[in-house]
Amino acid sequence: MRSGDSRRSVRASVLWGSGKRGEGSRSNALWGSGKRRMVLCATLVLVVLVPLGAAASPSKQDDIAAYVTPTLLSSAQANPGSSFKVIVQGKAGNQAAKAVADVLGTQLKAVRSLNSIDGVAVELTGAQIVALAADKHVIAITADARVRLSAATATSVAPQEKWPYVTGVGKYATAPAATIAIVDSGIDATRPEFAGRIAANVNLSTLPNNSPGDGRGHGTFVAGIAAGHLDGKDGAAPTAKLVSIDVMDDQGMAMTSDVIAAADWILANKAKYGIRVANFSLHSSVANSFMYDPLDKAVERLWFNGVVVVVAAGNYGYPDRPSGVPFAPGNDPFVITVGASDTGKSVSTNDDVAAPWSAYGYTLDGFAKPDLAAPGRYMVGPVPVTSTLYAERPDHVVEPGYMELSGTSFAAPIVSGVAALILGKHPDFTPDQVKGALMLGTKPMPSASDMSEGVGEVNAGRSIEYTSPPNPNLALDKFITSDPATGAPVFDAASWSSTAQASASWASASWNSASWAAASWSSASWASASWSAASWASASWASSASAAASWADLSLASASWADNAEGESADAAGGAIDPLELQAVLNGTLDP
Ligand SMILES: [Ca+2]
Ligand SMILES: [Ca+2]
Repeated sequence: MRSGDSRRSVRASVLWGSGKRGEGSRSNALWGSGKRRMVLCATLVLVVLVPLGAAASPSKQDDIAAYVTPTLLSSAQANPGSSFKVIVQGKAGNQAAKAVADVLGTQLKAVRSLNSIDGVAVELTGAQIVALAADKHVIAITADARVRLSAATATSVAPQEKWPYVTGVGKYATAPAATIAIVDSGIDATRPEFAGRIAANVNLSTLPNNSPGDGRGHGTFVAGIAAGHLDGKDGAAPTAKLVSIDVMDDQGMAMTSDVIAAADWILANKAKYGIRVANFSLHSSVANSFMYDPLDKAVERLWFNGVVVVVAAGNYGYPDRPSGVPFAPGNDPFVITVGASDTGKSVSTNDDVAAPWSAYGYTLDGFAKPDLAAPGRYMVGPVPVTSTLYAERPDHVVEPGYMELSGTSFAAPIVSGVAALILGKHPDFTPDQVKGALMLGTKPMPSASDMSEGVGEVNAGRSIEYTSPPNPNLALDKFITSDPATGAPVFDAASWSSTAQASASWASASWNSASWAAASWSSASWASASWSAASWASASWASSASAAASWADLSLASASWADNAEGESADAAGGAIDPLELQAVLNGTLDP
């Protein structure tokens, strides 16, 4: 009987969220706001009343069950004997008190009435919560936000982020990882998630308005996704050391020359700090060919010298068609360009699609970008409370010092973290091999538009384990020569250009390796899509590069995204994992 009751309440909870994904958990997270609470209460009444009104038959009332915060429900089900402090809301006339008294019997204790919400605050066991959830006098049961569910063993009250499960990084929380350089707005080194792991902190910004630490807040968030380490808030590679290279002022702007100076600094100091991965969650504002853009040349130099370069695709995409990817450094064919996915409702990638603003399409030189995707929508990470980002968007603050943000900026550091883990296991891999392992291991995204997310979504479990990955840059590598003056490896653009003009199939050499057969995607299809002679020929890339500004790939309701019908509004728990799936993952019955 109890299992039937709990199943009903589970179904009700799932239905509850059907109006908008994550509605229940998000509302709970925003419970502290009086205004939000009024909205929620109105929603509660509306959603509960509609089925009652539609179904006049009294027998249908059995289908009406209380809303229970998903994480609370799963914890209660998993720990029937544990105590939970909750708030129970009843129907008008404080029917919650009667329902709670019925469940507790003679054990009625410590019940505090909350008349403004027709509810009570009470301590209940998991089993009592499950029973109460099926009581028709009860509208909602939520965790009492003043007290953390520390007694619960399986989960905490805070919504668990979905992306670590989607990408499989959770299994590698203690695995060795290479050092990651974060070229961004700086990293707040006082944050506990980076304790003892920031190997160097450099300011290379030449703009006047640049605070010490991280005045913008963007770089701290990026670093947190890449390699933060704090209970329940781990990034992709929590053992990795970080090098912060501040190129961005407090408004999130950088000069391209400062970003190039950062690449120079990495090249000069990579051995000293063991830097093997560099994350660039930014892009130039001037469309250009990679044959001429100085920022592309800078990141290529890193690549040719053993540093894996991971770049955000950009947030200037359209929801219904390709935008192209014309800006450096995401337009560089050697480096790893990352699109942002919306991970949908499930940890499975089957319902994952490109975030509607995630840029994709051909570069001006005809290369398909991004190469692969990672979760980048509704991410939660650390942001300094003194930063401009924190001050500008209080609606995105989910708890003090943490914000929910979206952007390809936050997809790229997941891939940087996985790259660092690959190098932690295979220190001898070249950047080409790391890119090969990342691309070979992606999981398919059947719901995503063609090319919108490259070959698929990054997956640590697959990519870290390959011992001999194929080389996705094989066709390009044929044009790497030695600089006659310095002997350093450089890309021979003129030779590549003439070869590509003579043979539209020049790129297919990269995808002929039998090793690609292990991929979940078709290397033959990607071979034909990965470079487009038509896109190259139509490009107007002949304009020369200028000393342009670069912008962070942060998606807020601003810039190009503001032109769209829908803004990227705050959704505090939009990236939370479904609690039932979380239980299945923790139980080992679901391996995403
Ligand atoms: Ca800065
Ligand atoms: Ca999914």
